[in-house]
Amino acid sequence: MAAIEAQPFPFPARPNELALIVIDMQRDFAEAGGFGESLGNDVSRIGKIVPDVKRLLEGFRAASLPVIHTMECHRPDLSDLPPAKRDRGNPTLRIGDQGPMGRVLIAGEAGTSIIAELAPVDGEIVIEKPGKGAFYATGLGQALAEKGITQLVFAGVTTEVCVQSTMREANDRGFECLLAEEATESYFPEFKVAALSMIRAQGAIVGWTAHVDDILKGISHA
Ligand code: TIU
Repeated sequence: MAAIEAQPFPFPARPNELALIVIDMQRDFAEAGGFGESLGNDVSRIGKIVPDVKRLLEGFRAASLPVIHTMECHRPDLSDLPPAKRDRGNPTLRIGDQGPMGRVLIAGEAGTSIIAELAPVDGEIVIEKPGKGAFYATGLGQALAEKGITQLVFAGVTTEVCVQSTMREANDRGFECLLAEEATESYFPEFKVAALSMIRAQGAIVGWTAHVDDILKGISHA
């Protein structure tokens, strides 16, 4: 695989060690009545990236490269929900409360599920995570080690919260991380711009960023 055109310089992709990780493309962050809206956000921004996330998913599937999906969610008994997380802010619906799409951010509920167009297919890894970062209190690190993955292409939401947290966790664990620019979104446009900048600053201190087309071009030779 040729290096993928990226910022701040080309991403040195290794086809046998590369996977796509799609962060938290769940109804709760994208649809009215979900967790994202309960925090006071305009959730319409999130749905707009679905076609680009889907293009990435289809490209990785066509290239037979591994795909991982994450879901931010908690156990029905809330035993993995610290009070500090449940009580934060002043949302109209707190995690675990009954909402129009079921209990908010609880495993197995309708609102917690991944948007239908982006649903995992057989053989793809799905990680349920109680934190913003996907390595904390999950089997992600072990799953990646078992597959020999050392490089991750990131998509999903939100750019500066769960995506950036997970990129930082991955970076500290020795993974090389590439964020797909059109396949990630924030509720705050200025935060997306800032997150992309801070990730690739200082010689890719957290990771690289690239356009979906350039990633697809790179992996098509895998
Ligand atoms: N997945 C994720 O980013 N969870 C959040 O709560 N994000 C917000 O921006 N609120």
